[in-house]
Amino acid sequence: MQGINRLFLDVILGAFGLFLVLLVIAIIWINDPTDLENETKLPGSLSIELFWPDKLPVDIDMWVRAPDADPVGYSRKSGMIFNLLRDDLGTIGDIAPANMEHVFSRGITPGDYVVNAHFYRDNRADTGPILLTLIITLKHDGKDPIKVHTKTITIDRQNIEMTLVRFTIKKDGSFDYKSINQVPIKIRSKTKDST
Ligand SMILES: [Ca+2]
Repeated sequence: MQGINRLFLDVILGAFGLFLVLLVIAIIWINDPTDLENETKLPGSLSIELFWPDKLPVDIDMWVRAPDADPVGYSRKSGMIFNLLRDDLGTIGDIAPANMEHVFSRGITPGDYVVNAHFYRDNRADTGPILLTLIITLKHDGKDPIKVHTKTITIDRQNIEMTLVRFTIKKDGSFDYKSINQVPIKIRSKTKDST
């Protein structure tokens, strides 16, 4: 009987000890003020789509730079935050008439963003400006996606890289509409340390 009581006491003391360890870990975790500052990835995603007229033999490249990350585009499709789904070459190797490129993020990272377009190649007989359509959509987990920015803009000719939009995502993951601007910056083929 005494052995059973001793075993019971050991189990109780062991469980209590484990509870104390978990309690200490929880208190340290809750009170660490650096946690929120270090937490940059909020649930959800940012989607950026660039369209140009269907069936045109024109290759436009979208380049997107996330905060503290290297730009993502056709020659660097994967980044820390963004991925380019596909490099659309116009009509080359393309069974679909649509001309579009799509970049999406893993999580929503607060900070400053840049979206550029580069007119890579024009295979038309008659060259001329191309009308671009940009759509940016923000989606938080469990909520409906919101189109936070749309615009149409003309890119004049081959070899031009132009800034379509720059914007900021706030610390709470919301889109800062007041931050929208088009101050030119070239990001193509550059890293975060070289711009
Ligand atoms: Ca392209």
